Amino acid sequence: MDTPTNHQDEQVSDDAISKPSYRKAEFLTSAAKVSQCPDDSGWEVAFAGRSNAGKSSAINSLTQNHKLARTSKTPGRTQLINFFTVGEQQRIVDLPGYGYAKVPQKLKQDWTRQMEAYLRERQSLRGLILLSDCRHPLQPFDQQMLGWAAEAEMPVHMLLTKCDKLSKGAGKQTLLKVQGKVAHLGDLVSCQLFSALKHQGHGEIGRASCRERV
Ligand SMILES: Nc1nc2c(ncn2[C@@H]2O[C@H](COP(=O)(O)OP(=O)(O)OP(=O)(O)O)[C@@H](O)[C@H]2O)c(=O)[nH]1
Ligand SMILES: [Mg+2]
Repeated sequence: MDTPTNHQDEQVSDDAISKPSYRKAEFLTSAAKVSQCPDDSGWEVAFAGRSNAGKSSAINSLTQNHKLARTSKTPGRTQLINFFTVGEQQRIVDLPGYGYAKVPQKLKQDWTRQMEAYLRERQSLRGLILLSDCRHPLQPFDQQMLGWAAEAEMPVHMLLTKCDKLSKGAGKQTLLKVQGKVAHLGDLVSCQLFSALKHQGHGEIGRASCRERV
């Protein structure tokens, strides 16, 4: 992935930003390419992660609207960059998933290019929520995103998803292990367990919102 430009250049003043209201989320628009994205003003937080990691489900759980983002058992469901408003000049973004083998090569290359362009060029992007299945966290794609975020000094809050699939003890162990592996990135990266199925982890993501605007 190319090195991005610094997104902090045109900071929206803190006064202009209130806490996002996930429950008021509304679909805004979909974009197949960066040129189709909505006006690049205000701020937005993007949900990124491998295909099937649970990005769309997490958005639906957080917004308490199970019809907002399309979810599917079949990986590769989200093929467009989907924007949702969560307040005045505030958006959350559902990105297409990485790493789904069955998508034709040409399409995969197009998505990758558009996603990289989005991450590199989008001035209003203020933070990433990086979702990773807690049963196999920190896959190469996740590492790549973390490396990119570190270079861009972009805050990342990791959701270790589907934690309902692990026992409490195993979940805790996974969290500690992942925290240890990202510790070298300092305050830029935080992690938590999350379950869209059980709506578990909303409180923590709210606290991350205050700290990192995610
Ligand atoms: N058990 C469990 N299953 C989940 C959870 N979150 C998502 N899933 C399931 O995982 C599958 C993929 O979920 P999606 O939310 O569509 O995943 P995605 O990351 O948006 O996938 P793409 O759009 O393909 O990138 C679906 O079958 C969901 O029901 C969870 O917290 N627990
Ligand atoms: Mg999706």
